[in-house]
Amino acid sequence: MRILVLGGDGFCGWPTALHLSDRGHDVSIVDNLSRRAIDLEMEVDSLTPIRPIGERLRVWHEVSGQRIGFHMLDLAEDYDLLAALLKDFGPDAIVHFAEQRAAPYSMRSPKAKRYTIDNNVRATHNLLTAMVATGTDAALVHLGTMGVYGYGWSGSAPIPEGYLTVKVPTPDGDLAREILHPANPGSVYHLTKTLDQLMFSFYARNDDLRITDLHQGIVWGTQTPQTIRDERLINRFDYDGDYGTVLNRFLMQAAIGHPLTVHGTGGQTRAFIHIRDTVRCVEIAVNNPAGRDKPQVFNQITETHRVADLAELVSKLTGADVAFLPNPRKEAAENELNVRNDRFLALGLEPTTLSEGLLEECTEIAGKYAHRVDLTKILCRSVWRAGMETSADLI
Ligand code: NAD
Ligand code: USQ
Repeated sequence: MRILVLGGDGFCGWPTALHLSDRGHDVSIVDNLSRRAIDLEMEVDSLTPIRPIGERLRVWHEVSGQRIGFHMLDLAEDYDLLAALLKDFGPDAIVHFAEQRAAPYSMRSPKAKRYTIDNNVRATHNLLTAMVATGTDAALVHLGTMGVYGYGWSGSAPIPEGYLTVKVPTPDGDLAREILHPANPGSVYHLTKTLDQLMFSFYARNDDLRITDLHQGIVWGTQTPQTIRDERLINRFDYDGDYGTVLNRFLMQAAIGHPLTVHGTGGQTRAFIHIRDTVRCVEIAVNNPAGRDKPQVFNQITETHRVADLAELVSKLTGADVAFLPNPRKEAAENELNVRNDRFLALGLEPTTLSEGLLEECTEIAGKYAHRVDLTKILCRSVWRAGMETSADLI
């Protein structure tokens, strides 16, 4: 297949592009390198020494014999270039990772809130419009988030894959109707993903686009069988207070002897998936396109954990101390999470679960590159509302 990977220089996009290329697909990456620009803006860098995109692609050709194309293009700004690329490349599938993806970054300032909405909503809408305008009948696979459901459904039935059947009262009795699961975003970033969902519903119904929305949990881990083939192919590892996600942050913190930064009581339960499973899930989704009537939704998660339990596990493994810090986010202090993920399991996903071996692999990566950590970037500074206390106030 000819596959465009939008956002293919990022943490999930880079290993996915390599995985699909390794499977023999003709892959081309689209990216405006905005994630690298945000690192410069924040004066922080990936813990792992990621190489420039041109070098990454040259090395991949050296080690695999495969070529991956690259188009430097801003999906939110460069509509005409995007439309021309769709016509020229003629993709069979498009994988869309290209959005601003950090919840804390999206809440840090009015500028960051506006950028996140403008970038994400316009990127997705430009893509959908360009597909229709150019007659591109590719299967679209979008990386969405578990956070569209929110974390306020404690005690309810398991969260279904995208849709709920509800009873609608009518004068002739109750009618069963399928609706998108109610959205309950917890940040401006998560809000953009709920807006994406509505755009997908509209464009599937109006223009017969085939769209799969993957409601992915928090990705952890770093390497895949492809990125490990040469150090110059290494994947990004975000550890800072805005972009670092919880489990990778704990592993990095343990490696440098920093207390594990639990927000609040750590009673927040979240869904997780290893980066190796992310790339497999995307391949499965590409191979099983949606129909034309409505977007199909897969919950892309393999397990759920409480934040405090993760901290305890990492602490037991490494001897790290655990610090319970003021929570800079407006989120439930405790929540249950019961999620269905039957669709990927039925299509053959064999989940990589959080086991000590894998944690050790990550701790080793964190240990190897510990000298690259900027200690001033570890604590979270972005708060959900003005006046909230941040853990950074404590140092
Ligand atoms: P990332 O920031 O590492 O990668 C996103 C890539 O998209 C970057 O390379 C960036 O430069 C590019 N990009 C952003 N806006 C663009 C634009 N307007 N035009 C062109 N390129 C643009 O993020 P990631 O962790 O790889 O996440 C990828 C996707 O997966 C996101 O949509 C995110 O919401 C989703 N997701 C990520 C996680 C996670 O834990 N990392 C979990 C669930 C869902
Ligand atoms: N947390 C801590 N300590 C930390 C960092 C985070 O306790 O040092 C807590 C947060 O308060 C939150 C939970 O851990 O309760 C998860 O935070 P996170 O930063 O790991 O994840 P989140 O902000 O939800 O965002 C990440 C990705 C995002 C993706 C989302 C999937 O950045 O792109 O959409 O995970 S999900 O969480 O399922 O919505």
